[in-house]
Amino acid sequence: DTEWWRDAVIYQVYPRSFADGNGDGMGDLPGITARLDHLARLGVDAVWLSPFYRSPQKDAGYDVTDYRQIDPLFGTLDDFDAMRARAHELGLRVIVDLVPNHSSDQHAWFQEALAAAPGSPARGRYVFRDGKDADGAQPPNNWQSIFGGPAWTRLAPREDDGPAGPQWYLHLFDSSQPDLNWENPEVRAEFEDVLRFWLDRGVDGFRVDVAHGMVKAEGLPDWGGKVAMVEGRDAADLAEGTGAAGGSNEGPMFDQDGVHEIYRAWHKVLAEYDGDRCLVAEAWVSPMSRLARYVRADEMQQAFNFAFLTTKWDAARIRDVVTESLETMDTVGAPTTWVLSNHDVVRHASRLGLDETADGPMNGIGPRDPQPDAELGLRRARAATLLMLALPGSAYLYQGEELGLPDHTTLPDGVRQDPAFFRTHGEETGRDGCRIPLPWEADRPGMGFGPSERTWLPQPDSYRKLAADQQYGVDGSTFEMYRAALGVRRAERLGRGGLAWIAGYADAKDVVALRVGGVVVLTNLGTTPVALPDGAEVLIASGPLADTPRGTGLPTDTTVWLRA
Ligand code: GLO
Repeated sequence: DTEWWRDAVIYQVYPRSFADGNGDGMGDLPGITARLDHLARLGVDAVWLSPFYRSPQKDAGYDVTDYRQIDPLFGTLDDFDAMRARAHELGLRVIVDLVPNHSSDQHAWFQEALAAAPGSPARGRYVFRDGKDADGAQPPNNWQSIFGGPAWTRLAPREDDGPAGPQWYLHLFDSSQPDLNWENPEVRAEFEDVLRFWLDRGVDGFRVDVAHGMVKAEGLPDWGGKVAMVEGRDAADLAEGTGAAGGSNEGPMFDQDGVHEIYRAWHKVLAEYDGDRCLVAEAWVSPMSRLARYVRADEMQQAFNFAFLTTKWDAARIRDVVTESLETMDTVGAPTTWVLSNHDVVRHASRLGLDETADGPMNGIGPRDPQPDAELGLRRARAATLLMLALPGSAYLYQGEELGLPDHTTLPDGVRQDPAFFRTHGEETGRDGCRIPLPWEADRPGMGFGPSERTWLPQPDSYRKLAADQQYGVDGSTFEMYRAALGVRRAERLGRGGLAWIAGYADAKDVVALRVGGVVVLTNLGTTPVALPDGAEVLIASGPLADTPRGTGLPTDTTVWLRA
């Protein structure tokens, strides 16, 4: 299949929390290899692994010290090769995570820069500047870190400091994650080499972290806006109708024109290899037309469409978001992608269980959140998923959503590890709640996460009944719903189909009704059941159907796939 990524269902593995092979409580590559059968059984096309590179783990591996080595926590290069080989044997493509906006402060380059003099080539690989006033005591500009606090850290004083005293370095994230200087040709060359290193090892693509970052506006001008990846809680943003929040990416640190030159160069590197390799942009930009620029024909193949993360549970909103997503990506001939959960946001089984009148969609990097209604959340999550899996384009699944896992919303502060929690002094809970080790076997210690009872974050009791072994082969389980949907999706080639809206279905404005290929999809977001069309054959439903005076009905918060 050419351009396999156009309709691929891609499963995100978060290596720390997928499966533990050695009993240290931290997931690893051998653990992943041993559980790849789960993905094959589920029926996905590819796996994307969050970073497993050598790292001090200040940001769970998004702080890399060596882009060509595996962190000992996760195993060795041999373990990687074994994982890659097993995945390919099972027909699963492998996408790895590339983190080019910043390295770890433990990276050899940054250590060299610290030891070198201001103005030296070693400092030129990062963004070092003198402070603002005569004595340099003020940061070079007013940028804030996405994880909270200032985006600049000052070095310790040294003998050869100029009159402005010690320099400052830029870090859009944690102070342990210095931003690389993408104006520097050496930085560009190094990353092209890193791409080749992993392409040679047989990877099928790269997910590019903070792909809208890297290049900064010339002169690093002050900026008054709030720096955030995504703001889901602002009613104004929702009303505006864009996926990512207004204000998150209009600043001088994101979405600069110059970044596209980098992707054109990378596109050419990938084209040297056979087998349809791909680049996926993680770019929190809006409006969506800005996102489309990352997937022009000579740039990346895909970009995450985060619109569903901030879409209210409302039929009209969902129709708008789907239409806008498809139309916008169509303008550049790129596939649309769909995402309901990932390692940065509150899982949709929790997000959708919030009071529907609230502004709703939660970002993991957000203020402390109200407790969701678990039952409502799971019902809506299943309905949302079944809708998503029918849509044309490529869909991303985050590990555990196929089990219906909620966030751990009552994690004790003492166990938290996300830098977003520490940098806001606990004002924001951070993203640990969606990163809990997976439950595989209900009756084993650690719910079968690994050979010991250890798990790097505690699992909530509610995970036990959701363990994979409680769902395999069980009619109506969330896992079996996903598996059945992926089977039909593949057989009917829904990902390559065209979408047609069914206008005014049953006169219910609260029903999302559409047709993709030979399948009719209905999602009821209203408060009363609606009758299904006479004689319709039900292929899959996200929950039990209802009896109505007019025959079988689709209950509230339920999606059905029909042959009609
Ligand atoms: C968010 C990433 C994330 C990292 C951040 C810094 O965009 O997926 O988890 O913390 O990008 O690398």
